Amino acid sequence: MNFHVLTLFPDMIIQGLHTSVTGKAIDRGHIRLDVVNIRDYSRDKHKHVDDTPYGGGAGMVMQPEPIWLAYEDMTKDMPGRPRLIYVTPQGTTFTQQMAEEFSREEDLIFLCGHYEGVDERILTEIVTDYVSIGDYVLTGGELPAMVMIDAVSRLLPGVLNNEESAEFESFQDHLLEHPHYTRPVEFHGRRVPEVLLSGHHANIETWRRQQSLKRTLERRPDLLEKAPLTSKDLHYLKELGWEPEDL
Ligand code: 6GU
Repeated sequence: MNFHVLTLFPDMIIQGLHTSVTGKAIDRGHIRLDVVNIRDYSRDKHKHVDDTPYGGGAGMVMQPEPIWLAYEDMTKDMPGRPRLIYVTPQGTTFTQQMAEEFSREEDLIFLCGHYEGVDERILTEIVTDYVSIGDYVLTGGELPAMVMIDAVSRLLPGVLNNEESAEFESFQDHLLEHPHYTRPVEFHGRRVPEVLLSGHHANIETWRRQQSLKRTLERRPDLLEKAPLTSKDLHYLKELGWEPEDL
């Protein structure tokens, strides 16, 4: 899959994504990262890419032309019209389901805004999806673009190792993960739960499932509504005082 990013801060994207799992995925050719500096397409002698807003007001607005020229250059050899995501707090909130949908594209373009915004006319012309990563405001679209590229990348073949992928399959079920423990067996007076040391796999599985249900009930009760629950799960949740009508 090819990720393309239109940004005024290419180093932020390149450095961030050339790290850890996504960095390895790039090195191994599982994903491609094409980052373009919008400023390189300014025809202004001072390389300006923004100007004051018509109608007045604070801040600056990114001009349409440099973005258009960068977009045209980026897409010249692409078949058809690629999906272009404008990252903005005014978009639909990004979800795992959207990550899955994006992971089926061959090319994905992210447009990162800065300043007060981007001239509406270029957005109307090239944007296919307006996406936010949550209800808070950031200084620019670079971090949100990196968040989305990370979430999509880990769904692609080869990016995670087999063990990690298999682990992930079992957590597609809308529940939070159970707690994890490693050596030492005692830390600051706290022992690892005995069941995990027992070697009894069925008991361990039951314990983990119950921890997962308990944690979800405590931290994200809204998720239980969508989770596929067995009758054993429902029985356990009732013991914890859960009532489906609480939702
Ligand atoms: Cl996608 N962009 C910006 N600038 N701020 C945000 C956001 C995106 N999502 C949440 N806050």
